[in-house]
Amino acid sequence: MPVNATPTKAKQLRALLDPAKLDFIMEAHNGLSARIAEDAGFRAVWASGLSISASLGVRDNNEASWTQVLDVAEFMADATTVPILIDGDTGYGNFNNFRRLVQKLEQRDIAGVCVEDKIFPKTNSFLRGEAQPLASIDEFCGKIKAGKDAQKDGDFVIVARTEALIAGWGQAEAIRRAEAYRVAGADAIVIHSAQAKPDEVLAFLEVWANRHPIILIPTKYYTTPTEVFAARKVSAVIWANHLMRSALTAMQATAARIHKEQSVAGVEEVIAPLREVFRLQGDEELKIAEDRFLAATPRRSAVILAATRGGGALHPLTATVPKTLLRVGGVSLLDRLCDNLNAINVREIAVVAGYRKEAIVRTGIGRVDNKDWETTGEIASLALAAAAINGPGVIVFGDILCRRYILQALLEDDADLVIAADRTIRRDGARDLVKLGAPPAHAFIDADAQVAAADFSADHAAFDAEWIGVLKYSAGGAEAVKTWLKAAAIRPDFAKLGMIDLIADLQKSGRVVKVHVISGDWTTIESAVDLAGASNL
Ligand code: SPV
Ligand code: MG
Repeated sequence: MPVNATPTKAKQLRALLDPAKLDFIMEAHNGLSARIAEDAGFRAVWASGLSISASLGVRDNNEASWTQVLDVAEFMADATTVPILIDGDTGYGNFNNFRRLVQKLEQRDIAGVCVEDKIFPKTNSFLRGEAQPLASIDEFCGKIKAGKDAQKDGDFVIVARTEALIAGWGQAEAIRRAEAYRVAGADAIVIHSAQAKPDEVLAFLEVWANRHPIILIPTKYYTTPTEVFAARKVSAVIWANHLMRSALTAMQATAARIHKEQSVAGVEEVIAPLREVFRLQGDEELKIAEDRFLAATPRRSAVILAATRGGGALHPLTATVPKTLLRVGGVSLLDRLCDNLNAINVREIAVVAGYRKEAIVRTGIGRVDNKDWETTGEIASLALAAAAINGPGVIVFGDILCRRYILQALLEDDADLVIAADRTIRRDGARDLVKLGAPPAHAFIDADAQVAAADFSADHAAFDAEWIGVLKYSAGGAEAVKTWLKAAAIRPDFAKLGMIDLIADLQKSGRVVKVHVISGDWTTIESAVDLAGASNL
């Protein structure tokens, strides 16, 4: 082993058996309580049979199967860096069951097991203790030997526990058994007692005379100062069930109070805050690991231009709401757009509002207000949201309805500037026109298309497609857009500029504007007829 390597858990537990120093082993019954025990400073954890059964809602009578207990212990071992000494009860059967248990415990990094000389299925020592039969010494010694023989790691600890005092078999029998178990190979002995005074345990220790490590479980003789055990060179004391019992008291009080008050307000201040839960779960480590191993989800932004009321044809419908809040199929254009954007991982959405701006409320969006919406155009609105243009992202008109795949394809295109244009161009009402490039004319992606500026005078027949009102920008594209916006701000026609001017200008300045050529699957709302037709989408 390298000099500074942490000793194995089994080695750590073995070190605790040193009689020169009294150590304390804290009970736990699941991953959380085990971690709490380690956090408190304990250098080993007792996986108590009583506490694990109780927390599973069953009796300490081997009602939980050994593999169920093993699973709990595995969570405990995973949650801690200190060794776990598990309560192995009687070993769940004869020598054969016990040696298999030992192998499985080692596989799950449990550092040691305590096995007691009763008969499967056992009963807790504090319940009808005197009535409980003990295993024969020979049978139990065979079990210890089989366990020692099965363990792969020489440091794995097997503790033999005698119940002779509890069963009322007397001091001599207790010594006889402990000695036989020592000779059989046990690494330590638990001498258990159900008396409120330590007298019988101290009498045992007197005779025992430190011939082998001793572990005590002073659940009943708890008033004895631990110096008394230290003075007698006891190796370790197990606090066997106190986390389970304290959790039980706390849970009963909390449940009763919440039930009575029909509110959790009263308990909020007195229970652990969620951040403590997350800390104990080790969330901090996951955050670091995510930074290292998880492909970063791209931050995507969007600016939605939604300042207008819409033309006169829509006025009966937009008396109290902006155009973007018109509903299609019961959902507003804006909500549908935001839902679609959220679904494709666009999380930062700025909405430029103007007419009836106060009606635009949606959690998760940032609203930017254009108070001059009546006298200014799309670019004036966009300029107000310039800080929100961070690539990759999209600028979208708030009055369009389009299928999600169109937005997704644009966002997944790495080019700096990408638009979608519909080749099923509306010959009469088309707003923003595109002339597709040279053949292949039916390509779906066109990097040579010409975008016409808004003030074009050519007739519609000269154009092949209509821009749908979505511009995708990369990080570089975003910078180009923002630079253009800065320059445009001093133009005399600034207030009148539209998005198509921006796109055409960028193209004229030599930037490639890539076009996704689509056929339908979107619409813009200019009239009540458009609105009615939109529900077909
Ligand atoms: C346990 O914690 O399950 C024990 C200790 O075995 S005792 O309950 O004292 O028997
Ligand atoms: Mg037990």
